[in-house]
Amino acid sequence: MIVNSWNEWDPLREIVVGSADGAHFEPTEPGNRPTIRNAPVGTPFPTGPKSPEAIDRANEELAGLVALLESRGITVRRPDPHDFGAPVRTPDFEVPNQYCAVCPRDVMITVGHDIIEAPMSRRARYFEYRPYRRLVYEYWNADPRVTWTTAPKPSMDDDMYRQEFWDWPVEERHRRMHSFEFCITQDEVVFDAADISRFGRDLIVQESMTTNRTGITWLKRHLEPRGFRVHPVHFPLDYFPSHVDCTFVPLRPGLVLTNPERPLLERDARLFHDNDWELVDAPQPTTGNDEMPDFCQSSKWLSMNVLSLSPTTVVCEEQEKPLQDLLDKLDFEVLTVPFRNVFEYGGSLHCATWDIHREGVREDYFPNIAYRPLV
Ligand code: ABU
Repeated sequence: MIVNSWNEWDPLREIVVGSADGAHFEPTEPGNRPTIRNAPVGTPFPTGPKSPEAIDRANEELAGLVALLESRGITVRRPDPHDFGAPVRTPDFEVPNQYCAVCPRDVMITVGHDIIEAPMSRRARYFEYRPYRRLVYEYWNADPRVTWTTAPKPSMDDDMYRQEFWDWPVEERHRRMHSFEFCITQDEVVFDAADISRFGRDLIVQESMTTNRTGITWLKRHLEPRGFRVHPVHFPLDYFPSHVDCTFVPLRPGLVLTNPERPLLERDARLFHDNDWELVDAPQPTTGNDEMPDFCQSSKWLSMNVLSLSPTTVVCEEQEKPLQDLLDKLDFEVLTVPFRNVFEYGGSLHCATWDIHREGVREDYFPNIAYRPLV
């Protein structure tokens, strides 16, 4: 089967790598208030297209990743061109432009033989599935066992968002850290695919700024009848959670790379402890948050956004030597590529990819479990 991927670490055979072509600055909208790092408060975030130079720099690093993957015998596919400068207008909202196709992981996910398009959480990303549609059709036409699921699109109207979220001071965020209420309400199905991490029969899904409880319920009702178990997970000290792959990164059966500043809620951690998984903290990134690229909206923890080529081989950002040393000690073959010019497009190596085929089958890595299905 061409489409076959059950977890984040099995030997990789085919993958999609994003592209910075046509990228635009993300507009300010209810689900997103982008800011320039280290600029005085109130400095407006740029609008319109990214500069050709910034796009070339990112594309060069994406091409480096493609070359590395191909040198390991992995088939690499790319998104189609898309007019990210086109405004989006629906009956419920309007945005002046869209974003980019650098991070397919945010919108597309393969769960076994099922390709799922996430509903997404931000207006500027409403049509971000489109650069991948030709590929989806190709996979779907090639094999009748491939299924294709598009999650229901939320309205993204003003009521879907909790705008005051953006103005809460740190003390308020700390006070609310166990309520897991962020900038989206619970009324509609909302999730980004990058809040999901796959562990064979089990998937974890992070409640975040980009995924709500209704989205997780939708995932449970879709996946449980197909034999999966879906576990919501929470990281109470992450006040701006968005996408789980800079927080909790499985590397091989029994081993997860964890973020020392974002511990997993003890209640959720039981699943891993009861099944003898080892949680290993990543070292501090080599950059502080204030040293990340000016227009990058992600945290310094892009350092741990690694891409596994197999349970023994991991691709890591070239400058993250402390993490490379840790992975080496954990017996991984560590490959490196420069990737920092990609950061301002929202991700690093895991975010910028979407795996289509990894060898292997669905396995149960959590035999000691008390799971109550929804249905
Ligand atoms: N897109 C991943 C960003 C996660 C983070 O900023 O930590």
